Amino acid sequence: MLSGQNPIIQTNYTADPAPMVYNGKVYLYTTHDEDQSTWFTMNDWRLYTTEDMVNWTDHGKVLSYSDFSWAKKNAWAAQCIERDGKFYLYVPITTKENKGAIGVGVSNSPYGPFVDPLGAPLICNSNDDIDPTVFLDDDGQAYLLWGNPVCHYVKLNEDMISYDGEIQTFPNTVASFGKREGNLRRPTTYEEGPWLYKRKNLYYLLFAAGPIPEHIGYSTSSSPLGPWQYRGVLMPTQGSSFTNHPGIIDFKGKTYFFYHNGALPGGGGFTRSICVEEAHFNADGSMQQMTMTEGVKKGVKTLNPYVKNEAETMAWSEGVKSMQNKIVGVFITAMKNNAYTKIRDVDFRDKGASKFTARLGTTHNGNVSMEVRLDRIDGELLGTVKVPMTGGDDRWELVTTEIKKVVGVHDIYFVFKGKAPSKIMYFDYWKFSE
Ligand code: FUB
Repeated sequence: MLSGQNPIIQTNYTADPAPMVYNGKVYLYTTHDEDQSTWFTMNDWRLYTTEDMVNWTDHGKVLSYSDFSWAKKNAWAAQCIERDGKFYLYVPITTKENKGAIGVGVSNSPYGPFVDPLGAPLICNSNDDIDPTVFLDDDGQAYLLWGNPVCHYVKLNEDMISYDGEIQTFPNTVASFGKREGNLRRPTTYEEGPWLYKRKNLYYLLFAAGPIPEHIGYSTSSSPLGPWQYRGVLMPTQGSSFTNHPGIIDFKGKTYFFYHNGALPGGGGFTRSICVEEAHFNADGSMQQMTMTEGVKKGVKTLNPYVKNEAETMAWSEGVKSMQNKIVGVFITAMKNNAYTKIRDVDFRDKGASKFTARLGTTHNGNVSMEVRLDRIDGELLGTVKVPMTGGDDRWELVTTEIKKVVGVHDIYFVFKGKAPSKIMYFDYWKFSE
């Protein structure tokens, strides 16, 4: 059994983390490896959010390659940025002519919908055109960097959907990106997945580094456009995915580094999962090397159980898939008996709760239930919700159950019980009350 926080999303295979901080919340845009994928079978980009760094809410699919009229396939590593209240999601896609290209989706909300204002790629220069990273500097100049096997860049115009001048390329030198042994086409460790970040007036270029299987390397510069000085390995090769992809943010006084591996059951190079670690810097600006661990140990905020909470908000789960439909948006489905979700640091305060309400349903007659337990999967049983036979995930019921009184801060486990071989029940949202 896996435990701990990493991978932070267990209900789908996700890769290529693109975290963004906006209004006190982390928005994590991801790519999505289809279940049982044996190649990069990737059709859409998904969004997850957190305010506490331990409980993540699934917002489902926010954009698909098929939303771009010129696209053929491959919803690969993207990044989103906010400028003047608009959100720009830069996405690499293969065109109908089989060319690498970078498009941009624009929205008035971080949750989308994103639309393609250009009706054409923003960048379509060569087959290097994957993995955009976007960065808005303090002086108002925005930059787009991307590429495999070298890193290209442009200065974006203020409209964020056009650029100024010619496409440029960083010199792919050993001094900038470190020496790779025995590969003339790729003389440096730079491979793909650049991520531009600024801290204390020093610019950091994090990147997926070769040879395959990838590790994460980084370089620094006093300018966003280099020259870059190679600073070494940030995260060595680990995990059972041959790719990796960096993303880094500052949030509530800490710095968090996101990456992916193949750690989920059924996971591997084409069924990846996103993880996060706290990052630390030395006095000279260098970054302390990290390994893949269980992840964030302590959340930065508690969760309020007295408001509507989505079932797809969780710190951990097993045997649960996230799904979405037009009736309720994103919801979860328990795929087997004893599947569960865990919600961390739920603050019942001194007043306590003695009622629990949930919107749920099943297609199976009789004996489907959901247990509400405290602190462990086999912890104190607060109550058992009998799940009504609603007949489909387009039909739901709101059920209120008396529970044992609970006060203070606890982790909550929802444990799903039923004899059916799969899809034993579905669950949309929950709330406790006095
Ligand atoms: O996820 C598809 C591709 O694999 C990405 O664009 C690369 O960075 C690598 O992670």
